[in-house]
Amino acid sequence: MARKITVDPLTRIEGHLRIDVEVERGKIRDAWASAQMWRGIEVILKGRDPKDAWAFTQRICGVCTTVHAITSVRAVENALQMEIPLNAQYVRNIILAAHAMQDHIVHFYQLSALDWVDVVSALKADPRKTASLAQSFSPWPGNSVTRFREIKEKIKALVESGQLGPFANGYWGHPAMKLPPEVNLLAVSHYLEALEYQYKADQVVALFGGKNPHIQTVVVGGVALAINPDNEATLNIERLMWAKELLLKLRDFVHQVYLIDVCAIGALYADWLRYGAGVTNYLAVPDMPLDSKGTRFDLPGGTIFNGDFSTVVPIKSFDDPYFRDNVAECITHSWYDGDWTRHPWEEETVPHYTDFQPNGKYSWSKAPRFKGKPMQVGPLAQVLVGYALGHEATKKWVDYAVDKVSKIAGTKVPLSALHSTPGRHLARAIRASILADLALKHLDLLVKNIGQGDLEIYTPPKFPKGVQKGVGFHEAPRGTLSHWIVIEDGRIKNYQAVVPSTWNVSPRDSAGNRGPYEASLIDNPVADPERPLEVLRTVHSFDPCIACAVHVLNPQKQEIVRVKAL
Ligand code: NFE
Ligand code: MG
Repeated sequence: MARKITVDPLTRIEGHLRIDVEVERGKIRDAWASAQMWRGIEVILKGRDPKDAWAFTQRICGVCTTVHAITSVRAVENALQMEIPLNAQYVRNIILAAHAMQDHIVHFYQLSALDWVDVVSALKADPRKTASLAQSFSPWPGNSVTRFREIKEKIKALVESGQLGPFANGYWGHPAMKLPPEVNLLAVSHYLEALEYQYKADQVVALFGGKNPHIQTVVVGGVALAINPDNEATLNIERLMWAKELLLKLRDFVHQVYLIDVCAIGALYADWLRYGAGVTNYLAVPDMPLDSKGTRFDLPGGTIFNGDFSTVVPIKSFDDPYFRDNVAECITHSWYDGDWTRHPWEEETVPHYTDFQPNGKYSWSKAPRFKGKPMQVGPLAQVLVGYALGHEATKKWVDYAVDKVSKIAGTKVPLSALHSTPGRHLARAIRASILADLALKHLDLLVKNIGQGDLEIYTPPKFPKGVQKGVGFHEAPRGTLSHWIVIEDGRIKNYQAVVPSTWNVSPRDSAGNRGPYEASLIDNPVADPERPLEVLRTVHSFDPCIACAVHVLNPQKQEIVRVKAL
């Protein structure tokens, strides 16, 4: 008999997510993903100045803190058919690459590693054996016997104090935890080191973005970051060199620690490579533009259907009709008024809450579709599309990672293993490895361009009378993000954000097709229904952000909670 499990709230994510699964004979038979809050930012934007939209949309999220700002200005620039100065492209590219690395590192270590790593088991590890194992994987200087001894003592002190701090409430000793104690100790050590390195990435974001989180230097038409190599108050040589130093350290951490740990954990959980594929239609957009128009990019984008590389179609520019014409959102199962599937420019956002109805409306998330199909977005989509298109850097890092996994697993792991729960983590680490190189490349491009005497940062936008429509897109840490704007007489008439986590948390559509989280849970094992660790593993592998997905406002505007700040 099927047993229904509701996980609500699902934690170590951003926002409020409820997952319902039906389990029969230790396997998931059906699943529902429900976004549990609504924010209404799209509604707030109506009638405002398009030049201000980025400042509002950036507040959609406190995790992907740069992405809605960048995407918003791109949408307005697209509507006005603007070109922006090269320096502005490079500055935005460095910000987005640094932010993505920060986000990917934190996601793996702080938000999901503890689904696979048993902290308490690390107490049984031999620091000497841990060091020799770690050194066989990677030349990282932090992998020393002294360091592992210290970390073991730290965990021991935590456990003995009875106050596990960030390690409280884990599923320690769960039958699905399979790593040897030495790998658990190694992972805890890197968990703590990751905190220092993600901070370096944040410093880079702040150097170019003015502050972090929530950058202040994007504007429609470029960046508000004056460049003068000899002025102390502007972006100057000293700051550029500081950024380089930080990015070099970050690159080594990503290549020698993050990527290697994900390969090792993927290899040691090789049985999981058969779970979690779900929707194998993939969508990614190109990013890191190399010209002022957005026609050449360093990151590839496109689509793949049914996991078949031969179906790959590239998305080539900010203006590509293949992307612009094929996105729609469906609200059959979403808490909005009506039952329609519409192109974002034609949408409206009118809330209509019914409570959770598994066969009716059950989520605040809309169901985005591409050519009518559910699509998985995220680093896995970008890596697979890049591989299928023959993108050089993607090929290099995918081949390296798959080879590393195969060596550690002691068996040849095929590329198709990437369509899986661990595959999403692996793709994220591969993407971070590509970005680690690209961030440095774009910093060099910026320095060279400034060296040639180009100090341009801004082209003023001009809003003509009448209606203009635009789309801005960005490959955010969680995948394809697009903002759709309709401008009338210089004011916002309609604004829709179609967000990566909306694609992935999507409920069923009018044809009954499940969204990617839902589909990926089918057939996953569940060893202990009271402690559904396996559900967390698969859902966390997408890096959910429900704040983004349903862009805190109760529809009845009731007071939800009163807080006294002391
Ligand atoms: Ni709030 Fe976000 C990213 C966006 S959501 S984290 O990345 O857009 O998917
Ligand atoms: Mg939206």
